[in-house]
Amino acid sequence: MSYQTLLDAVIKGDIKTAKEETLKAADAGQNAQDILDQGLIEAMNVVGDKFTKGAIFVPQMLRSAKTMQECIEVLKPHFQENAMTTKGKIVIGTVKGDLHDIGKNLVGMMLEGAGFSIIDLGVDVAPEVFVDKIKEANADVVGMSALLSTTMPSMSLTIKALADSGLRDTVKVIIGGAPVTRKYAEDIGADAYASDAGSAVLEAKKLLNILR
Ligand code: B1M
Repeated sequence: MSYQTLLDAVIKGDIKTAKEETLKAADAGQNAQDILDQGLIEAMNVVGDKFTKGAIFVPQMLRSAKTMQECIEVLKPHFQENAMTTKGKIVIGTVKGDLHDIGKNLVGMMLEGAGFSIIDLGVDVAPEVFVDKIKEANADVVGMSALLSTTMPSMSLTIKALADSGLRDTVKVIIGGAPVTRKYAEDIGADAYASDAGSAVLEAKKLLNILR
C-alpha cells in the first residue's frame, strides 16, 4: 500500500486528512508498525530535510509534529500487547535542554503496551529530577531520549547523578534518539541503546530478564 497521501498530509500539517488516511489504512488491515514507519516517521524525515535546507521553518515543523501526534493517537489501540500485569516500572523523559517528545512518547506508548508501568517526566528533564523520580517510584529502568547533539551530554550527566546518589546499581539505563549511537551508550556507561520504540521494548525485557 502507498502511504503517499498520508505522507503529504503530515508534511503539510493537514491534520484532518492525515488522521483520515491513518484510520483508512488501519481499517484496511495495514500493519500499525508499517503505517508508523512508512507513513508517519518517513514524513518527519522529509520535514527534517526541508528544515535543514531552509525550505521550512520551526512553525511548519511544529504543525507537522502536531499532525503526527494526532495520528499516533489514532494508531495507539493497534499497538497494545494486551498485558494485564506490570512487567516493571520505567521512568522516561527527554533530557535537559531538549523539547522533542514525539519519539519519547512513542517509546513510552510501546513500553506501556508491552505491560510496563510508565512514569513519563516529559521534556527538558534535569538530571536531579530523574534522580528524584526514580527514587520516589523505585523504578527498575530509566529511559532517556535526546534529539539534539547538543543535549546528548545531559544523558551522561544524568548517569553521573545516578551514581552520585547511590542509585546506579539499582536502576538500568536505556538511551535513544536520532543522534544517539550504540557506541555513545557504551562510552557513557548506559546499560542499553535502542534505535527505535520496538527495540526499546526488547531491550527493557532483556535488562529485566523477562524476554519470552
Ligand atoms: Co527539531 N531538530 N529542533 N523540532 N526536529 C531535529 C531533531 C533536527 C535533526 C532537524 C534538522 O535540522 N534536520 C535538528 C537536530 C540537529 C542535531 O542536533 N543533530 C533539530 C533542531 C536543530 C531543532 C531546533 C534547534 C530548531 C531551532 O529552533 N532552530 C529546535 C530545538 C528545540 C529544543 O529542543 N530545545 C527544534 C525544535 C523542534 C520542534 C519543537 C519544532 C519540533 C518538536 C516537536 C515535538 O517533539 N513535540 C521539532 C521536530 C518535529 C523535529 C524533526 C523534524 C522530527 C523529530 C521527530 O519527532 N521525529 C527532527 C528531524 C528528524 O528527526 N528527521 C528535528 C519522529 C520521531 C518518531 O522520531 O524522535 O527520532 P525520533 O524517535 C525515534 C528514535 O530516535 C527512537 O525511537 C523513535 C522511533 O521509534 N527514540 C528512542 C527516541 N527516543 C528514544 C528513547 C529510547 C529509545 C529509542 O530509549 C529510552
